[in-house]
Amino acid sequence: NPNSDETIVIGSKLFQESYILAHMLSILLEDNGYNTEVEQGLGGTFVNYEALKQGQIDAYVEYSGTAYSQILKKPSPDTWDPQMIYEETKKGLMQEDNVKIANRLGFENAYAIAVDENWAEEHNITKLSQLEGYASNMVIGTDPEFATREDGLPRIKEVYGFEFKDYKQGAPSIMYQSIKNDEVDAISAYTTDTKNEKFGLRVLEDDKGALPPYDAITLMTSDFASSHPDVMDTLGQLNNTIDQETMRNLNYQYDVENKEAKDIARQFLENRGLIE
Ligand code: PBE
Repeated sequence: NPNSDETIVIGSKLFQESYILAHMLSILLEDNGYNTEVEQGLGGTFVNYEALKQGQIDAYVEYSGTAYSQILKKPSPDTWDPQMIYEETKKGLMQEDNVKIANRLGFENAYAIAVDENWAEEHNITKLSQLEGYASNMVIGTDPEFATREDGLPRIKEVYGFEFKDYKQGAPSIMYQSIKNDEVDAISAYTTDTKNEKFGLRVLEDDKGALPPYDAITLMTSDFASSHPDVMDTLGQLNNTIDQETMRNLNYQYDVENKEAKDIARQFLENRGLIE
């Protein structure tokens, strides 16, 4: 039963999806009698992960491939299997850091290289390998992590053998703004972001399979999980409730319809009958 003195703190990363999901966890828990607080836009992967381990936050939504490559630094296999990466991540997080997966939401938000649709059409480019010969003249806009992450530009160089002329880092929304304004030639797009279509981008196929699968998972320390089995049960209700189209639609409501993350999350939970 909920302890009335306690506040469950939920962290989030620096983009709309992470805000929406943090509020979703929060509202669902509040509906079940808990006090919660959302740290909207707390920081990137390591800021959230460290805050979790140190007990400054109690949960946040991570992605399997990010945990696998960036947090656990596990080697890239020849081919990526989402279920295998999920299982390895689950095992690794527990072994390394006593961190547990509270739920797996049901969608993937992958990194993908996107370029201007008209440019791609003109040059007949649909796959990442086809950027060879162009990349050395292109500037890529990235989020604050992709340029240096294990599963980012270094991995693309290793697998495809090419490098971009330069990169410009910025918050995810700035990254999208910069390709819209023609300040960069490509970006490290997020596959659940409908600005890919809105801004006329073409998301290129990772035809050599450089990058991992990125299933959305909620992390929690095992200490917190074992002292709060009821919280685990409640968050378990979100297992497999969000497919990729649904997540894209929730992000669209934020980016295009200018709704608040909190309202989007509440509406979703109501529609699914998960809260009153
Ligand atoms: N991703 C793609 C990144 C941001 C978008 C989900 C792999 C991450 O947060 O790790």
